[in-house]
Amino acid sequence: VPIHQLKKIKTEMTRFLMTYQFAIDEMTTKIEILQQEFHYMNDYNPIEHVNSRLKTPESMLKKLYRKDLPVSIDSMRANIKDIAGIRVTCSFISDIYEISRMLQNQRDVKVCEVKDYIENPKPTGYQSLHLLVEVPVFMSDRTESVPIEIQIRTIAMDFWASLEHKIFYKYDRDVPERLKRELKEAAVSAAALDHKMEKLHNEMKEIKSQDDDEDEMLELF
Ligand code: 0O2
Repeated sequence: VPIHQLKKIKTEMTRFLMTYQFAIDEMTTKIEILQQEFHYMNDYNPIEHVNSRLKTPESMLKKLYRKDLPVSIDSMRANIKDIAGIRVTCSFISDIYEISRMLQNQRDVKVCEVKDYIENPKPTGYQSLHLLVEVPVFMSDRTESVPIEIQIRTIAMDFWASLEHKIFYKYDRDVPERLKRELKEAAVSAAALDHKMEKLHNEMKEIKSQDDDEDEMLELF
C-alpha cells in the first residue's frame, strides 16, 4: 500500500475513533453526576469505580476476522457495538438496577438493547447487566449518534470476570473442563455473597431509618 494511502487510512481511523472517545467522555460525566446526586440523596456511594476503554484497531480487526465480516471502517461502525466501553462497578445488586434505570431515563440516551446476565447468567457463569445505548455527539460540522456498551456489575462479579478473562486468554479460548466447572462454582459463590451483602445492607438501611426517626422525635422535644 503506498505511503500516502496509509496516511489517509490513519487520519480516517483517528477521526473515527475520536467520536467514540467523545461519547465515552459524555457518558462518564453523566455517570459522575448521577453518582454525586445519589451520594447526596442516599448518604452512601453506590459506585465503587468507573473504567472506560476504546477498543484498539487491532482488537477490532480480530473481531471482524473472527466473525468473517468485511474489513473496513464502515464495517467496524456497523458491526462492532462495543468500540466504546464503560464499566461501572457497584457495591450492591440493587445499585446496578438503580444506576441503569437513571441512565435509561435520560432524554438524550437512546437505549438500543439491554442484556441482563444477572437474571440469566451466561453458560460460563458470567454475570453483569449490559446496556447498549447511543448518545448524540455534537461536533463542528455534524452530530453523530454513537453507540456505547455499558457493563454494570458488582465488585464480586467484576472480581470473577477479570480472573475468568485471564484464564480464557491464557488457554487461548480453550479452557479445560475442570477449570470451567470450578469457575462456574466460583460464580455461584460470588452470586451468593452478593445476595448476602444485599440482605445485610437492607437491614442496615432499616436500622438507620429507625435511628433517624428517633433523632427527629428527640429534636421535637
Ligand atoms: P473484551 O476483551 O472484554 O472487550 P459480541 O460483543 O458481539 O462479541 P455478545 O456475546 O453478543 O458478543 O456480547 P455480550 O454478551 O454483550 O458480551 C460482550 C462483552 O461482555 C465481552 O466483550 C466481555 O467484556 C463481556 N463478557 C461476556 N461474556 C463473558 C464471559 O463469559 N466472561 C467474561 N470474563 N466476560 C464476558 P469481548 O469483546 O468479548 O471482550
